[in-house]
Amino acid sequence: MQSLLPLRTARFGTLVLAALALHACTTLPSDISDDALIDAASRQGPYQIRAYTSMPDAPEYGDATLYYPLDTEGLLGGVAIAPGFTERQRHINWWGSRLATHGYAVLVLDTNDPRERPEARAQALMAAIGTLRAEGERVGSPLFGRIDADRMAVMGHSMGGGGALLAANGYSDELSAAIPFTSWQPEGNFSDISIPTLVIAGQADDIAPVAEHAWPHYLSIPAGTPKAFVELEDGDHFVANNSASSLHGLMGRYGIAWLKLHMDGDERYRRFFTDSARQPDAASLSRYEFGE
Ligand code: 9J3
Repeated sequence: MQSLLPLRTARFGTLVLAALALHACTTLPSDISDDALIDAASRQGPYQIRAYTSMPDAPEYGDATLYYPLDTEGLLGGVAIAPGFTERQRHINWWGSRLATHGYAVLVLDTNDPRERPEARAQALMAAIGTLRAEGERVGSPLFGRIDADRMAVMGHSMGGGGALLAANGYSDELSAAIPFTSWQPEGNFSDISIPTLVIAGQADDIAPVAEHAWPHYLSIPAGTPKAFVELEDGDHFVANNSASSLHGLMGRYGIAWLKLHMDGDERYRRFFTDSARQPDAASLSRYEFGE
């Protein structure tokens, strides 16, 4: 049986917000304008969501929360998200509820040891992908029969972003997309990545400086792999974390658009990675690259 989380204030706020979202309009018109698509991807999506923690344990990670939408049509893609060094779910789990309202099943994990290295975080993420797939097969899971095992993405902050890149590098054949944010992995070389990868960075990150981390990470992804680099002007190491709530609209939009385009094949979102769609962000971004 599904067991709902005890509703702490923060999460209750999230669920109420999702419940207030328009659920009469769960699909966007095919000829939607730039402005309307930007607006829709900059906020909570159309689906009401729930979250649960009662899935089977995996030895590769600690506690975890699975966020999912109600009343969707078709199968759900899955997303696994890892926090950074010393962090826990609460530092990054806004992505869980945000992406779920847009139609994804999202597992946000705690690492076994909050100090473990990106290599262990990559294994945690791949185990979480296994859990997402298994939840689609587990009788009694809220996701029974609802998961598309062939649409899976990895994300993570800092060392968790390094883990997402390592997972993408080692297991591109099992994944559809990767979104590291302010990734940390010294000498990171991800030349085996063949899945679309969005690298989110902060220009003024002094914990994982862009010149040593996110930018060479991005450059190491081979030409021919769809990739994008979004660097927030004056942004710090936490530009895509819970604490940066004023940036959730912008960051969430890029993340949602990347998954919609590359995991779901929704070509309407490609415009977010072209000049016209970048205009609303032009003043906020110190560097932007897109290649494929
Ligand atoms: O995950 C992170 O935030 C990386 C921070 C860091 O500099 O770790 C150094 C041991």
